Amino acid sequence: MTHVRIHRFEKLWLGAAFVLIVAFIATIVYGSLGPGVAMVGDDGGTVNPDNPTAADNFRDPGVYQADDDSYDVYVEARQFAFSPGTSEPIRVPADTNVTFHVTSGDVTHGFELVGTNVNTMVIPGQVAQLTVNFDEARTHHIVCHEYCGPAHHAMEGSIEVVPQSEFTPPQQAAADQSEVTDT
Ligand SMILES: [Cu+2]
Repeated sequence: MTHVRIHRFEKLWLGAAFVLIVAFIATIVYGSLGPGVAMVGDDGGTVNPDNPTAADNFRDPGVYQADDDSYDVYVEARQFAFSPGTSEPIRVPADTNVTFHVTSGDVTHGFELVGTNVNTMVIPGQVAQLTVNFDEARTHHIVCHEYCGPAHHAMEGSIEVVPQSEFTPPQQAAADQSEVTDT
């Protein structure tokens, strides 16, 4: 039986590489169990990018109440604005389940609420869907983080998370009205 001698420095590098591998795995485990980092799935479905609202899984952009403590927010991204979000802030109540449905009417955009783990690519024809519970009443900045054209750097918006007591439910009437004008 031959005795294999490993040089001290080689042992050191082997050890360092092993520690790094364990550390990388630990960050992934921590990310998914701690801050809840997860991939955005494809459960949002697909739409026709030229007319997203024609599909059953995408409504006119805006905030809709689903039940007592859940809301749906439909956002359409276009060069270079979020609708709603840019010309008027998105308003949602704190401590409720807010499901974002985000799609693009032109090119690939990004949708990120700065300082939170709400972050997704916005692909034309694809509805990105993610549910968030805002535990704090505050304003979050929305940025587009995928280069989408010459004014990409100016593509931003905001979302106002307000205490439930100060929240006025969105006028579901806006949706009903558009149904009336359609006829
Ligand atoms: Cu953009």
